[in-house]
Amino acid sequence: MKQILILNGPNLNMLGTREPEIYGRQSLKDIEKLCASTAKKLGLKIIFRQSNHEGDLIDWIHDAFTKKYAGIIINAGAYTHTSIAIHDALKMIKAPIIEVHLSDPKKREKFRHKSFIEPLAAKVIKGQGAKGYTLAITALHKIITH
Ligand code: DHK
Repeated sequence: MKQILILNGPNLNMLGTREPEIYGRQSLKDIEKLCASTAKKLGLKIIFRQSNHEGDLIDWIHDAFTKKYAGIIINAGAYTHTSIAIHDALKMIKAPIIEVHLSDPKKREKFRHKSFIEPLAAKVIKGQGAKGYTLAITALHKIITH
C-alpha cells in the first residue's frame, strides 16, 4: 500500500479550541481520522504527524529519503510564511507535495501572504477547513496514479 506523509506545524495541535471562527471546531485528531478514512478508500496509508518545532518537521521531511512516501501533504502553520529551512528540505523531495491550509492565508494579514512552500507544491488547497485535507489526499492520489 502506498504511504503518504501528512505534516502539521505549530499550533495545529490546538485545533478545536484555537480561534474556531478561523480554523473550525474540529480537533487535529478529528482531521487525522478524516484523513485516514479518505486515504483508506483510495488505497493509501497515512503517516500523520504534528510538531511545534521546525527541526522535527525537517527531520520528518528527511525521512522521505529512507522511507518511501508517494507524496507529502503539509500544513506548516506559521512556518509556511517564514521557514527557508523547511523550503530547503522540501526542495530535495522528488515525490509530489501538496500545501494545505484550513484558512485562506492570502485573505488574511499581509504577513501570511508569502508562502515559502507554494513554489514547490504541485497544488495549494486553502480556505476549505478540515475538508481541505481530504481534498489534498484526493489531489495527491490523482497525481500519483497518473
Ligand atoms: C495555519 C496557521 O497556523 C497559520 O499560521 C497560517 C494556517 C494559516 C491554516 O490556515 O491552516 O497562517
